Formats: sequence, C-alpha cells, structure tokens
Amino acid sequence: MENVDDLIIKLYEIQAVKFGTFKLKSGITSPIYFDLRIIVSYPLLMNQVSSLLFQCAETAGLKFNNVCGVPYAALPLATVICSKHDIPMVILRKEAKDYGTKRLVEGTITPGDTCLIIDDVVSSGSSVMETAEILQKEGLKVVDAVMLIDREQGGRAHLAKEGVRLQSIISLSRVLDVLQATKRIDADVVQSVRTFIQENTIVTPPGLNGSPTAKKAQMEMSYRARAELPETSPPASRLLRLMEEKKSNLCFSADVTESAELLQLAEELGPLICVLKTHVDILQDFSQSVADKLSQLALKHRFLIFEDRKFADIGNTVKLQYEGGLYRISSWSHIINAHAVPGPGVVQGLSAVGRPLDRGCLLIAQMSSAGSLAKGDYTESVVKMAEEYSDFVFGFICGEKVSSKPQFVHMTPGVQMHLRGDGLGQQYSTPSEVIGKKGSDVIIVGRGILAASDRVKAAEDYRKAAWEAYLSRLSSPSQ
Ligand code: 5BU
Repeated sequence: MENVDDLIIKLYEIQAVKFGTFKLKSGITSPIYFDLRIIVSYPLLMNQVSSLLFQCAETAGLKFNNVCGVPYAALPLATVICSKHDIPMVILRKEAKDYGTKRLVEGTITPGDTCLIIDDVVSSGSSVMETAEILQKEGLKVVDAVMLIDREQGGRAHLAKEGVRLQSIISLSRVLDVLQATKRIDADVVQSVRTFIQENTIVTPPGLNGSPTAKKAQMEMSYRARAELPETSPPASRLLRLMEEKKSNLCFSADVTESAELLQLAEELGPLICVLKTHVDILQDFSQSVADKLSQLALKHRFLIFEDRKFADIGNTVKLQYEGGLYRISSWSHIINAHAVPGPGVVQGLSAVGRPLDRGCLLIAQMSSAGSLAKGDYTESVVKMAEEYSDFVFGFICGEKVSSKPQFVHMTPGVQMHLRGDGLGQQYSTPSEVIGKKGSDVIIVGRGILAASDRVKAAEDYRKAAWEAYLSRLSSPSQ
C-alpha cells in the first residue's frame, strides 16, 4: 500500500465503504456505511491495515501490555498484530456466556496492565467506552485507542473527556475528498454525507478536556445523536427521532373519561406532541375501535402512545395484564411503564410480550407525588434494573435525570407553568426546571393543558417552553 489514499480506494473497491441509504441498528438512515468485517476475505489488505494500526500506535509512542480488538471487525486485526509482534491479546465476548466462567473477557489478565483498544470505525466513541469499561472492570487500564477511520462525529472529544486518547489513521473528510477527486462519488453524495455528519455529531461542552471535573461533566448530546447510538433500543430511537423531527419533547397526558374527547384531543394536539399518554381504565366507554382509531391518529400525526398502566405484579400476572383482558394494551400501546417493586420478574414478564412487538418500557424511578417512597437507594436499584434489561427498558419516569447513559430517555410528570399543587399530593415543576435544570428529556403535562380554555394554544406553549429549554441546554457548557 503506497499511502492512505490508496487504502481508501481499495476499501471502496471491496465495498468496505458504501454510499446509498443504510438503515442503522438504531433505525436512523445514513448515506454512508463502513463495514470492515469484509476485510477477512482480503488477507493482503488485512495485513496492511493491521500494520498501519500498529505503526500508528508506535509513532504515537503508546505504551501497552496487551491489545483488545472490538468484536467483530477488529478481532482479526488485533490477532494479526499480536501474532506478528508477540503481544498478548485479550478477547471480548459480545455477551457473557451463561455456563462455565461467565466471563466477558478471555485471556490472561494481570490487574494493573494497560490494554490498547483497536477498532475499525469510531463515531460517537460509545462502543470504545463500553469496551473500556468492561476491561476496566477486569482490572486493566485503558488509556489509548487506535482506530482505522474516524467518522468525525465528536467521538474524539467524548473519549478524551473519559480519559481515553484516540489515534486514527483515516478521517471521514479524507475518505470523501479522495473518492470525489478520483470521481468515484459526486458532489451531491459528498454534501449529503457532510450534512448527515453535521446533524449527528455529539455536542461536547468546550473547555472541559483534561480538567479534574471533566470525568464528571455530562456530555450533552442531541436527541438525534442519541437516537443513532448502537446501544439505543428501537423504541427509544423512534421516540428520539420523532422528537427531533417534530421539535417536541412534550408528552400530553390525556386524562379524560370519554373516548370521543380522547380521540378529539389526539386529533387536535397530535401535531404538537411526541407522546400521548393514556389511562385506559378511566375511560367509561373503551372498545377495541377506540384503540384502533387512536393508533390511526398516532400514525397520522406521528406520536407514540404510552399507556400509563404502572404494572406492579409478578411476571406471570403482568404478562396476562399486558397482553389480554379487556384492553389488550400490548396491541396498541407503544410504551408502558412498570414499578420495580416486584423485582426483575415484572420486567421479564412484560418483555416476553412487548419485545417481539418492538414495544418499550419505562421504569418508575421516582414519582411526582409528595412523600413518594421511590427515592435514594430504591431509585438507584431501579436504574441498575433498567441497565440489566436495556433491550426492553428504554428509560425512566422520574423527576430528574437518573442515568448518564444517553440511550435512556427520561420522562417527567408533575409539570405546569403556574400551579403549585392539586390538593391531592401532586407537586409541579415548570418545563424549564425539568428540562433545563433537572436534565430530563420529556415533560408530561395533563391538567396544565386540559384545564386551559384553549387547549391547542396551551399545548403549543408547553411544547415551545420545553423545546427551548432543551435547545439552551445543548448550547450551555455548564449543564
Ligand atoms: P397532571 O394533570 O399533569 O398532574 O397529570 C399527570 C399525569 O401523570 C397523570 O396521568 C398521572 O397519573 C401521571 N403521573 C404523575 O403525575 N406522577 C407520577 O409520578 C407518575 C405518573 Br409515575
């Protein structure tokens, strides 16, 4: 390989880099796709890329005792490097096996050793961070990572804040320049990729790198960027995307007792909201046709339906409650919520019904009512449970941000602009407090809208207030 430009052309020729319309795991559509797994079919190229990665580490003077390639693309690359240069390697499992040692990392580990992470492509940096965390749990230190391609989506700054230095060989800009200059792609394609990257870049607060507070500081990502993370589940990704598209982080709590009014509200407020929340058991006249009509309105106005059922029983019972009965909630509600009180069985039971349908669940980590017992250690245990079942649980009902993991969505009830309570224990905060100060993502508003003389105008006021709080949070380095 003469130089990096030749490598780019070669990668394009073997279709390790492709242009078109690619649905990413998160559901978002990207105009460019890298897949370096194909490289195993081209041994010469595999050797060349491995050599480049090793040279890059050497030139930068990196010190390490062993190497870990992020599966699967970088696994053969790490193997070649380790074999050629006589360096011990560790292998990461994608999932812990459920027999034998249950380890996530294979290979001999000496706690205190430094492990170099190797990967093919870095975008947000979160998969490098996930790998680093697993290795660190095993006692290894991770200070450096070497990547073949940097998609220039803010991963470098994100990793720097977490104490991991990134070296990369090829930038996305270089890929575009070389392929355009050699007439392999045209200006329109280049522009569409640049726009996509711009819109999906992590915003990292400036001035924090290297400071002692850097590790603690929360990286502020746009909803769109969070939707695209590989660890974001399909329901969360769908919600985050439509929030960004509709510029709405407002969930309307349609607490009315007649179906006709519910459907009218869904029709009128639908364009302004990202989620419509129901309490189906307060409707006097529920029938399957109400659920069907609501589903049609959800499609028409692009909002998700959230049945606020607060499941809280043993797994087998909640499974029956979710799927069957009069309401057949799983057939029409995209989102449900549950109390963690019964233990993981409640999530397992719900997940058995909801996951095959691509539904998602919010765990109730905190409540808005005065004297709520959901606080402190309880809230922390709820967050742990969510992390354990993150293939179905995609977020929380809470008063404030309870998890720093960007794939989780935080939704907060008890929101009004003016009132301070309802005489029955409800406590209110304003949209700007909830989104701007407490770091939640979505406000849930019921009577603040329902009690207004002009409900559409009230909904628009809440949408605007919550959206502006989100925008100023994005541009504020102190958040
Ligand atoms: P309000 O009218 O905005 O106060 O209605 C709040 C809605 O959110 C209502 O449907 C409650 O059942 C729901 N809610 C809540 O207020 N507080 C909580 O902690 C949870 C749900 Br969980």
